[in-house]
Amino acid sequence: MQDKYNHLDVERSAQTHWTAADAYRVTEDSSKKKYYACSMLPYPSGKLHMGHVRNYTINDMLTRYLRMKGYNVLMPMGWDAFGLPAENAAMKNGVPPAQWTYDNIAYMKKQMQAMGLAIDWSREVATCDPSYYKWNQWLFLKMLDKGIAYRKTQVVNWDPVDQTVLANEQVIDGKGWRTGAVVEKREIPGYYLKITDYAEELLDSVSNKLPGWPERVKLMQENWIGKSEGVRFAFTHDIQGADGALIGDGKMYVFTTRADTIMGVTFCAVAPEHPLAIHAAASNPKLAAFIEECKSGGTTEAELATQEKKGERTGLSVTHPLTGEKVEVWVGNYVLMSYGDGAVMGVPAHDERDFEFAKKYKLPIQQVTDVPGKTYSLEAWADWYGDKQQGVAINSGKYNGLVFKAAVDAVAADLAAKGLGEKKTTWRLRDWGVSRQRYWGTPIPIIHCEEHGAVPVPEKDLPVVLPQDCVPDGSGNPLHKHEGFHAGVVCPVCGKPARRETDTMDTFVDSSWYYMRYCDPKNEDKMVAEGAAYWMPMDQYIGGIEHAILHLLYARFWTKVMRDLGLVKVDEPFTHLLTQGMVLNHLYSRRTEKGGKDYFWPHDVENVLDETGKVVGAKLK
Ligand code: ANZ
Repeated sequence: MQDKYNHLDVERSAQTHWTAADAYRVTEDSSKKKYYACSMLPYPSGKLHMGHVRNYTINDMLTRYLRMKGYNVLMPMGWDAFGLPAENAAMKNGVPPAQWTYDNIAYMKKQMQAMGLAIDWSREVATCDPSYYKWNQWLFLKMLDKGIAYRKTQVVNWDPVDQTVLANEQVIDGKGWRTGAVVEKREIPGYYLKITDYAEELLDSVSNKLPGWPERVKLMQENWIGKSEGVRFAFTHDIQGADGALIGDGKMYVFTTRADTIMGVTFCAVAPEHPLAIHAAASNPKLAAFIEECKSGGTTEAELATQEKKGERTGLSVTHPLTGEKVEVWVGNYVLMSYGDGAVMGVPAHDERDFEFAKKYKLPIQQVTDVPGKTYSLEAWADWYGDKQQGVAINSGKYNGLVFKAAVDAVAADLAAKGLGEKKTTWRLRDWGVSRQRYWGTPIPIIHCEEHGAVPVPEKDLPVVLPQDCVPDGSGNPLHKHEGFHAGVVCPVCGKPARRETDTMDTFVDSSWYYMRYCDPKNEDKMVAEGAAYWMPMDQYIGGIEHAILHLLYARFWTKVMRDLGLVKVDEPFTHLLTQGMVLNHLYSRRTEKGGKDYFWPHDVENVLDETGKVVGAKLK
């Protein structure tokens, strides 16, 4: 017994023993109770940070405890190795993303090994390895075959100077991070996965099949899927397009969750891309300029929700289906073309966005719901909003006195009787666009033929291997110019010379099923096999709260697709989920010329103090 704990000696001797005994390697053993405990796989950014250490320590403790209790415990590890940071590092340092990534993996693995974690390293997976991403491609082809994957145009951020597509995080204040040029929205073709086909099941299982998940994560999943029950109905009109035909057959449809407030409509608003907006803009330069302005700037829903509400008159009006009155149509930047019908009935007294809009443009505001015990006031708005369940219709003619649900039913019935509307369920969830115009990702296994269009790569030719020697310079996807990538490629249908698809897959694809690959990591013939049958579902998943929505939703979807293809038996991948908090570090940043940000570690900077000793800035050492 030593008096002093000498960690180097103790750790070294314990770890030498573990390595010699291969202590953490596990095999499928049906005589033992299995337990699968897994951490979200790290991005190989360079060095481990304290968030990683905390995450893996929880995993390690659980693994050791359950081993001692006699369980057969699997704790694997791998690398989420594709993605944009490797391309950015390549641009900065001139090294190929592959080299940067593999160097980082080697370094971080050493750090993990120094921690003495109880990891079964024989199952290590790196998502940038062809033996892994081959199966992304294989499943993608299966999805195409089943109609779960399909091709359509998508709106992207386009940098007109670099002639390249930008990721959302590369757009800063509406400008390209590298060029500073105003970013445009462009439509280009891409592949989508029909996650919306699974919306109902993804939602139902949140309440039925995830008892081991934190309530707040479940709520976030539900909100993201966003089932909305309401009424879809039409305002009629006689507006004709250039061809003389009525636009939309003379009906402007809207979706509303508050049909009970239909008598409070004081205007309508359509999305900038709506056919009525486009029609009106043809003879209205001011409106056309506004629509153009809406095209630059963010594309995400969060950006649209928080930006200042702005609009422009179209000069058109439509007819209220119940009162017969004329209602003015505006174009509003807060109306999304991709939700509902791309048009809303404006009820400023009871909808916060409409309220902000009406105040700004001095449009009438008409109260049509009364909440008992509350005084309606244009000042104490937040207080008032959100009480719809108790709302009683007022100033609404025959609907007066009806409570929310009854009022919705009565209005829906009247609209239905006129053949102008019906109850409808709308989902917030959109299909998952997986095409990325980037180099460092899984190549989408498609060949473009002049005659036959987009043709799937035959299964026997998988994987389509990503060249390792590209060094992106920011001016578009280097795969366009990589001769080796396209050399000798022929159309699988006619055998004539053709070109490979250069888009790669969203890296969320990689992380949607890696935890199943850990179960059969070396299987060359199958994506997953006996290992997954034994270990899945995972008993405990551990990771950061920042993945509470997208990663978990995509992983749940992917699992259900694999189940429907007969590859696994489970409905849900993760029985228990632990989301650890974020470990925060002090970081320093500097604005780049183009408006982007460069980050620096605390040990690389010196604080600048004022005469009282207060920190007023920092400079690079
Ligand atoms: C009138 C109204 C009155 C509304 C009221 C709400 C409150 P969720 O619950 O998220 O489904 N909406 C419909 N389509 C839209 C679009 N394309 N872009 C932006 N907003 C849109 O939201 C449904 C509500 O969002 C709908 O109900 C509509 O505003 C708006 F006191 O209609 B509501």
